[in-house]
Amino acid sequence: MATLYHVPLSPFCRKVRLCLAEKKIDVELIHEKYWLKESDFLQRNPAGKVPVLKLDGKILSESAAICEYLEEKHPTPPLMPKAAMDRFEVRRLVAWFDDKFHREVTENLLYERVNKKVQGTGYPNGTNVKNGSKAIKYHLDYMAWLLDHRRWLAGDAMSMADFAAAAHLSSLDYISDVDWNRSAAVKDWYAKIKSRPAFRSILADVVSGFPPPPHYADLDF
Ligand SMILES: N[C@@H](CCC(=O)N[C@@H](CS)C(=O)NCC(=O)O)C(=O)O
Repeated sequence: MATLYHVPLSPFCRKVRLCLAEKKIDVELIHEKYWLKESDFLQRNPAGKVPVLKLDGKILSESAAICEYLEEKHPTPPLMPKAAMDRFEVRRLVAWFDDKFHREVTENLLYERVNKKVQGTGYPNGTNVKNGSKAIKYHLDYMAWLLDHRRWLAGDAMSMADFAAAAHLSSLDYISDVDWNRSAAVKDWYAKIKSRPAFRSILADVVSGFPPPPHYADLDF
């Protein structure tokens, strides 16, 4: 049994949870208040970040490295294509969401609205929220463009790139910050991924003080 130190709305933790669930690896979830920087936690990951995964007698950190390790140890069902160029495209898009989308959207919306309150670090900054609301439109349009050319974000098979994107969007959907009417292609893509058994635990998340909107767990949203 694996153990994941996580917070429910962290997109990096959600990406790892999705990879674990897709590969049917049982996991015990432990809520880690990483901002308290407790010494046990810092010993597990000196970088002071979640996710941290205990698996195979080792302590693993960095979500992309964790997901690639899971892929190598548990190649079925695959979340990476076989050809080198196709693998490149998956990695490019994982980085797109975990770097660019995270900085331009997730930090400005989720961290302003939820993390600041949960961690007691102040009130949402209106300019940041405005910037995040503007940036998400561009990202949804980019996803729509990709999905116009491919069945899944990185190609014709579902991959880690879809999980990276769905991890961010699901956290933002929890606070109703995704306009699903902007693109039918993106909405259909999210409906497909949301209905996978691997998504169940994420749809069951509840953060104290922030009840999810009714559409969040609805497969027919
Ligand atoms: N590159 C890391 C990023 C993880 C990350 O930034 N996690 C956030 C929570 S969503 C965190 O722990 N932040 C604490 C910090 O940056 O000190 C990964 O992919 O695992």
